Amino acid sequence: MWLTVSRSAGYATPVRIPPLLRLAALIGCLAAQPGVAQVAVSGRLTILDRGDRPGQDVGNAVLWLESPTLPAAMPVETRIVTEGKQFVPRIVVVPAGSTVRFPNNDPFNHNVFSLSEQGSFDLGLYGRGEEKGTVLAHPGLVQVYCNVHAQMSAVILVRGNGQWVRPGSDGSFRFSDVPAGDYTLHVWHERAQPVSQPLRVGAAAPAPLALTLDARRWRFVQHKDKTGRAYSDRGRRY
Ligand SMILES: [Cu+2]
Repeated sequence: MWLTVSRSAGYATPVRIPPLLRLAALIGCLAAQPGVAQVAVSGRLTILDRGDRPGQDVGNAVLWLESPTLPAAMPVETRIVTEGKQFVPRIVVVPAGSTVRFPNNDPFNHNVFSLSEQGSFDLGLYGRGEEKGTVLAHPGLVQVYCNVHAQMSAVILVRGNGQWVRPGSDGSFRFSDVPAGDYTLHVWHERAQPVSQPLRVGAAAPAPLALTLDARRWRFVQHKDKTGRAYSDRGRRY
């Protein structure tokens, strides 16, 4: 049941980072951790749904190791497409300072917005073939919606220092190169209460972790539009 998951699977693709900047970042990373052994931290996450059944979408979870001693990841530029009245992909993780663009592939207008404290924005109405974006400067959770279509939602997790992974479809995860040290391990899934716990990593790889997130009390709540009104109160159908 244990699978190795690439930490880059399903994530933002770095583009247009100048070679000199990449070299400077690499030197910075190496200088920050001279001679520190790196080990793998792996385990398995279970989402507990109503009736104590395991959630089938555990692969939508995100786990990250936080420590002020870990170097910050370089900002990237990534895209979330609006297509078929959905955001694709729906869950994205990017380093702080990254640019997220929203190309519209639908033959009608969307209005992408967020009211999240860490990264509020309103891209306005725009149509097929157009693309607008925003820079997310601060670590946190950014809920993204469309002011036209109530069913559209995405989540962007903006991370500061640290490493992150997403589990495979069976919940298995693996951080491949973790320097020895003290960390906080955060586990997030959109239906569950997030969990954070201390994690000490020594010179040898720790025993696989068994983690559970409780989603048994989750229920769907329709978000409001960008003015705080219910979509259903706006006098027209979408
Ligand atoms: Cu829309």
